[in-house]
Amino acid sequence: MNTNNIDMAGKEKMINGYKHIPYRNKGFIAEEMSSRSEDFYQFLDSRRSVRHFSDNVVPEEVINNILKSAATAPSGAHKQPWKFCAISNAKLKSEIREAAEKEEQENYNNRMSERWLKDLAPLGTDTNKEFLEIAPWLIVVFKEVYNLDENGEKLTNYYVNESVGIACGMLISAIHNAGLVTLTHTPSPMNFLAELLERPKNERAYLLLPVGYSSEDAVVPDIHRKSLEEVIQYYT
Ligand code: IYR
Repeated sequence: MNTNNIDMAGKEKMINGYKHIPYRNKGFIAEEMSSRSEDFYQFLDSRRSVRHFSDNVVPEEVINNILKSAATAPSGAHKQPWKFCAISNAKLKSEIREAAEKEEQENYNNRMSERWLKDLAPLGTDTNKEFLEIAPWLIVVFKEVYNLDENGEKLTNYYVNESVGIACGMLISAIHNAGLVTLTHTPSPMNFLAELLERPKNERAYLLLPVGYSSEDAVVPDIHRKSLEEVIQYYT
């Protein structure tokens, strides 16, 4: 028996006529809770968005574990309104790169304001999206804006953006945990992804994540996170 675990088991019961089963929250003793939460913060703080990828292979099993982790996210009314597409097919990756670069050329040259371009300058982004071909995997996250019932009637989902956003946060953490890197890429508009991947009508592209190892010569911008005082306010 692990003496660090505080056992808090309940009993099965009915709520609104639906069965509820006991859930054991395995807590930790105070010191372990402190060290685990500190270690987890340090671990997440070591993540960086990376734009320079190597083409080293990543096993499909690892991608599968990462995606299963993301799919554990909470969602509005437990509708799980997401679909994760994992692409390693070279032809598809090239087609996605070509279509993304076409949109980005329009973005950088015509659609983005002077101020937006100035805000992006420190990040070193441009219209070249070669990482879309070089990274061994592309994960495209789709949100399901509705589902169809057995009669083909539309059933809208709840808090879709919040639910899928939370799943993406967990996805990014799972990628980092596997020792891989990624980049939250949002070519805009993203409709071309649903077309190229032949997705059903109820799905909209939400986020595109290249996944792999950073290249030998990868660099990241010398930028820093806000201080904890700037982002945390206590009311005790
Ligand atoms: N989608 C473009 C532009 C871009 C916009 C923001 I806000 C960023 O943080 C980074 C890039 C691109 O991917 O280059």
